[in-house]
Amino acid sequence: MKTTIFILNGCNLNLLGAREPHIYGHETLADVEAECRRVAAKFNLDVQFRQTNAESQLIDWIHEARESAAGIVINPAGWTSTSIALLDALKTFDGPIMEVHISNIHQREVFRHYSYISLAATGVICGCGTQGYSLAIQRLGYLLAGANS
Ligand code: CA2
Repeated sequence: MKTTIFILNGCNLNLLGAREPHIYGHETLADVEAECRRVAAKFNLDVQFRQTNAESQLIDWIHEARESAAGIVINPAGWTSTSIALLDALKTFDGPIMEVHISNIHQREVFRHYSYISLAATGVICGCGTQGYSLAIQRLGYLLAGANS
């Protein structure tokens, strides 16, 4: 039984907390990682928390998740509305996938409204700030407990 979840972050999210706090808040990605680990531990889930600015790296991590992860939380960032390649990779993953956006993408520019990733996502959380990651982990915890019972 797999007990690891991958929490994958796309391009520019390494800048979290450093710019545009009115949109993304003041927490850094390291803060988010710490909170993710705290919440995941409640569900006895191990965490691989990663961020990249390279689309191919993100795709390689999704392929890795196929072998070793029970579920995925992903904030695809700017690739949300552009990447069929990311969608294709996620569609090869058998477990639950939670798509997270810190901001409410539907309240922002029209080009952010469409998500290729949602076609592969089990669930989507947006506009809940960085708390969205914790909510997504809770949902994975619930779904994986059901799958394993
Ligand atoms: O709301 C989200 O989480 C987004 O996925 C963030 C992406 C954006 O392209 C999506 O439409 C919505 C942008 C991530 C960039 O992150 C930054 C963080 C702080 C400062 C600048 C960029």
